[in-house]
Amino acid sequence: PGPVVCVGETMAALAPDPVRPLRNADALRLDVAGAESNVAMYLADHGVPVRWVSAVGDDPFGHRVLTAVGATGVDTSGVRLDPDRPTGLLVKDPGPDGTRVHYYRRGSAASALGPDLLDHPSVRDATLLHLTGITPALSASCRDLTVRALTDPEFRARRTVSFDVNHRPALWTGRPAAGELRDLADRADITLVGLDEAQDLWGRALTVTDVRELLPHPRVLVVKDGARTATAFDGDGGVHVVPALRATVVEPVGAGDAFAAGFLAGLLRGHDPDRALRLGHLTARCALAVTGDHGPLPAPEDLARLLAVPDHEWA
Ligand code: KDG
Repeated sequence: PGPVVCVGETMAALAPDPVRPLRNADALRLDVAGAESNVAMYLADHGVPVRWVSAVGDDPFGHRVLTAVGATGVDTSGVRLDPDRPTGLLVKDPGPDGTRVHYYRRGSAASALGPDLLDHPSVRDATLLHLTGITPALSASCRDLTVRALTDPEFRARRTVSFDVNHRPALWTGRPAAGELRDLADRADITLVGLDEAQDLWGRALTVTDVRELLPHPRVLVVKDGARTATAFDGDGGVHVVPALRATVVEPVGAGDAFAAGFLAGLLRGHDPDRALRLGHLTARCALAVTGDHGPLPAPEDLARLLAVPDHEWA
């Protein structure tokens, strides 16, 4: 089988170091940030053959992104270096109420990706294509790319498509996200969404079960309820609920991507949904424990031990 292919924008990321509000910062740390390449990196950590396909500027940030993602074992041969458009940039502003993110990504290299990318050899051999709801918010051509991946019958016939809703309100200014993200999320084979994000988008009072009613079509729907539970609804009417692990939270960014990678790695290994959810939780905990998006996985023997503990001892 071909690799998993993750498509989406990855940016250079700047964050005050030490952590403090941006306006008082003297020094910024340079990192990389991108939901889909985060998923790719964690899949590579789990030993899954994976390629990240995108575009970056042919500039120092773009080369930095390529080196950082490639160093984790992700195949970056399908990333185009764009001589005319810059690499996107994200700047973090930590404050008392959490971290605000400022984007400098309009007109970036990745924003020029479009539906023709799906005809590229680096995408054609995918067994599973992973997308997020960030991409349709980037530009009209990126939206067309996402829509085609989820609707073109010829493309869909030969591969599974997974979609993490990843609602980023700052990218949807002047355009309603709710209808579009619901439509896209309901078309994927495997969809992941946070309960809080579902409530932001589709109604404050939604329960986990209501989300399945809103998104009835995915063969597998995962609804993550933060530090409490993750629930997988399968195509046979099965409902699998796994409590989250206790975790020390240094910084939450990247945890959703890590969860998606752990869950997908579990499914690809043939795990049942409960075990795949556990692998999701375990992988998310690695992202929670670090300031960047990508923290190291436990040793394989520790992972195997944690996956095997009985449910009542798990949380
Ligand atoms: O999921 C983490 C991402 O939000 C972060 O790495 C940046 O991809 C990003 C985005 O567009 O917000």
